[in-house]
Amino acid sequence: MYVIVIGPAGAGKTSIAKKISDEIANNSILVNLDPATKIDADIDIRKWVKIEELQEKYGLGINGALLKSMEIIAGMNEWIVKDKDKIKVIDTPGQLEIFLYHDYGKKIIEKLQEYDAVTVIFVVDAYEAISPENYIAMLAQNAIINLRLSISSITAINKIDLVDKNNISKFFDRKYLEKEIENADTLLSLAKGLLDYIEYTTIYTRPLLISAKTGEGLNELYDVIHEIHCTCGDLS
Ligand SMILES: Nc1nc2c(ncn2[C@@H]2O[C@H](COP(=O)(O)OP(=O)(O)OP(=O)(O)O)[C@@H](O)[C@H]2O)c(=O)[nH]1
Ligand SMILES: [Mg+2]
Repeated sequence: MYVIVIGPAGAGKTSIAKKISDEIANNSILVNLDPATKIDADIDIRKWVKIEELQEKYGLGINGALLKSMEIIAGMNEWIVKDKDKIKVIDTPGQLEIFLYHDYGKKIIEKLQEYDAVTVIFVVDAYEAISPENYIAMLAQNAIINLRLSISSITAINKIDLVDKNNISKFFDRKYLEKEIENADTLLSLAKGLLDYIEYTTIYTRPLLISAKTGEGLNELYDVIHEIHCTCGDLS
């Protein structure tokens, strides 16, 4: 199976990918698909694509070069590990728009699906999920990723060691969440509509609370990754 870790900058993608590969998954391979970051990976895209070289060759800034790199990566096969017996954990750049606004992410996933099952983990920082509005917006982003990539993604709220877990887990109760947004100064109907949309479009709706630092929740996350491919049903 391929486990692709995506999410906004600094959410903890690299930390999670490393931890899953080093400590959770047996027989795994860590793949670095971020041409801007040097990490100790088994397969490193920087062997073929280096961001600084693209910047120089095409006269691009860092963001333009990252987009260019994804176009190149989506068109090449050299980095793809095809061994079905291995869990291939793939770290990606912190530019979420590659997956939200461009087709490169989808192309990469479709290419990988030719060889093995693919699961996407959408990582967000726990600080970004502690208000009801932000929590709903985060779920909506995950739903959009599901739609854009045509694949179920699991939302993992990382850095849970830095916040009070209960402040987020109470949002798992939809009735509580609706009450909270009624009390908040927010566009109530939009938020409620979003909740319906999220439930309609997302296969795995309940986010997981994890910490790449302490390891909390990572075994459960790994179990869910496998459950998704066993049932593809309602796991909430
Ligand atoms: N306390 C705490 N810090 C974390 C956790 N996960 C990651 N960090 C820290 O958050 C920072 C960013 O972590 P990374 O793993 O590099 O995040 P990333 O999403 O790969 O970042 P980019 O690739 O730059 O987008 C680092 O300083 C990590 O040590 C966590 O679970 N708890
Ligand atoms: Mg990273």
